[in-house]
Amino acid sequence: MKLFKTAKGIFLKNNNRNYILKGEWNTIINRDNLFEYLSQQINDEQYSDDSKSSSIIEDFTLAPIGQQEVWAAGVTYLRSRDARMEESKDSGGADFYSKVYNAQRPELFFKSMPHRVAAHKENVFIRKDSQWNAPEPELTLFINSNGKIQGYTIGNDMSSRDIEGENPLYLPQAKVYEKSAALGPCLYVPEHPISSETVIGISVNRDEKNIFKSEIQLNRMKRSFTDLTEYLFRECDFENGVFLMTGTGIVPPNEFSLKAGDKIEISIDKIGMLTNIVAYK
Ligand code: DO4
Ligand code: MG
Repeated sequence: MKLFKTAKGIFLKNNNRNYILKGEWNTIINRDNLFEYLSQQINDEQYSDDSKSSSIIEDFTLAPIGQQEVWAAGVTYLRSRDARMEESKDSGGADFYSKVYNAQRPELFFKSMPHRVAAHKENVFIRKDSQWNAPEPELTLFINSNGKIQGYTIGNDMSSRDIEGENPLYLPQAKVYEKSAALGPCLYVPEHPISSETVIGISVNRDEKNIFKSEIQLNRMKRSFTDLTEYLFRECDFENGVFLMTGTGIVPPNEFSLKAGDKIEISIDKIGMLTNIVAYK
């Protein structure tokens, strides 16, 4: 089942049928057994016209977030570790990435307030004081206030590689700025946890030509979702639940940097595709 937050209301898509849900986003999603709750709604709620609601979902999509914070995990795949070690080799910080890859405690960092998140089809920004910017396609968990994973969405953890590479202490500036996080297009709520064979794909087009394409399976991730969640909830409460980006397994080659106008498409099996255009603020 897929939940879409739109400027015209909240829609549930199931087996090619669309339903409009009553209620408020935070309350709808922050519950135990979200899948069961949504299944009940299909029986109880008014069935709305498919053709009309499909175009509303397409044209008025908002990011599937309410009052949740967005957090991110880092260096959860070998490729991320290696790319970070490479970009920080002159700073003397490279060791930290191999240490955190092997450590018991994961790297978790605060990524975004909801108002800084870009929705599907909105712009994501690159910083004017950075020359080396990359997208990071990441499966993103929605975890409810009881620490239970209830759904998934697609995340883009935009990163300024030169800023982080200069000094790992600059990580918040490399990662946290206006529209540096994108989420969408929907919240995917399956009956069972997402398969480890799920494929995450990314494609970047410039002037209608493809300049980067790659994909990776979730089973290449070093850490488990429950472990990341357990660390995140150790000393933090999330009244409305929280989104957690789970790290990137894809980092473009060193000579690649995003430019304004580039089109980033991130796809994850079963969830769909998140599309954003790169711009300056
Ligand atoms: O250590 C820096 C950030 C890592 C990250 O964002 C990732 O691995 O996805
Ligand atoms: Mg990341």
